[in-house]
Amino acid sequence: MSVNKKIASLKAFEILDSGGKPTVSVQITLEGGAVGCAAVPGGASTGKREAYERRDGDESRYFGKGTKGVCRDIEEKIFPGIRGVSAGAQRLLDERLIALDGTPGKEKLGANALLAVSLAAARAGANAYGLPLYRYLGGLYGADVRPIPMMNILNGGCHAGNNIDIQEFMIAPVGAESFSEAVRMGAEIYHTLRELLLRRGLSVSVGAEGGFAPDLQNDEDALDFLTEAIERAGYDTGNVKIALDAAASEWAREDGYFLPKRAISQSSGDLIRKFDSLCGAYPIFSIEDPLGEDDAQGWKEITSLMGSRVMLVGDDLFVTDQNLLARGVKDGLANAILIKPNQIGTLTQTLEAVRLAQRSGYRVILSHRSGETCDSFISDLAVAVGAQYLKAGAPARGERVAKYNRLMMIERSF
Ligand code: 2PG
Ligand code: MG
Repeated sequence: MSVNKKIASLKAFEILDSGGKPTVSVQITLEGGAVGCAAVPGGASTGKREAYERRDGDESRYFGKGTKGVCRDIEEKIFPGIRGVSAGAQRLLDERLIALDGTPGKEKLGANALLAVSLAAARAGANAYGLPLYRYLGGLYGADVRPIPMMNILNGGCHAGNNIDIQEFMIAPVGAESFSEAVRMGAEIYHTLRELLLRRGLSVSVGAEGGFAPDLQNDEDALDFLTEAIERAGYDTGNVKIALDAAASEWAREDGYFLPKRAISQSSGDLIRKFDSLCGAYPIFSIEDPLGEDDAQGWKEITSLMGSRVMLVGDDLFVTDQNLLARGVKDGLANAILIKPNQIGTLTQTLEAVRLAQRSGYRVILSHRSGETCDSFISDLAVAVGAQYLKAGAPARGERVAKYNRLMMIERSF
């Protein structure tokens, strides 16, 4: 393949995500002929400080959520500003994208538009060099670490129509010898959980991320099911641990928290005590967003109380923004960060957040969104940056397994 990496042409497409909502995909061709394609995902429980996800707002199409106009602007407003830029100069390209938008939150062109271009250019660059994406992004430095999958096998919150307020109950096969083994263990536990639910006469329909979404008594009931599924599948809670994503920003109110499905009000202190006691009773090694994005005091308290024992992951708290992370590090909030490229809108800014996390001793989890496509960019990125974990939903449904399958293929190529 020729090494001419200048951006020659670009096409943007309105496509559907896994929830049936429109999203954006971009294909870039370089002067030397290399092509790169990328599609961006979208979230349901979005943090309020995430970069702006632009939609057309034309109520006659997709209830205003169409992206046709967004795609037209990618072709007519973004492309002229980046034509001729080398896809190998990712930082320069991303700076150009940020400047074209010109707003701090990417309100003008949209983070979804910018990210689709940024990621498609990276893929085209990798193809121009004839390198697998993970190797192009990571080189030799760090790019042979395989993350541990965090698989969301029981869904609640705004990802499911059941009566559970915690958004995600995940399993992490921390004792697996390889990524493929971790996938096998996770899938076996997933199927065992299905059997257990069926046997109890409970629903095995699934939520947004492919995990089961039964109505249950309470959170302890869900954790009992997970623990039993782990054991019945032949594992133990030493080699397979549990992780939660409370997505507590969804519960935040002026004066505390309100868990809508159970209709219970909680204070920040109530939630901290609840999570502390759940961690004492179950093999929970990680809790994401146990408190809301504005509850800095609560985050500080939970981090000093539990941070030495439990991974406390900032998702809505940091929204992949290195400035918010820097403040969190200074104030002692959380000890891990969830990395979602579409929260910030360019690859370069995503890498900056990862780098700051690593320098600060925070663990890094690459993550999908609830509305996904079959693009597996985050799998390559997780390997490239040496992330400890990859969270990509259940080991089921095409858009989820695309991420796990890609990592199994990468693993074989080492
Ligand atoms: C989360 C994500 C992904 P959403 O909260 O971590 O699981 O959900 O994409 O809906 O924000
Ligand atoms: Mg989350």
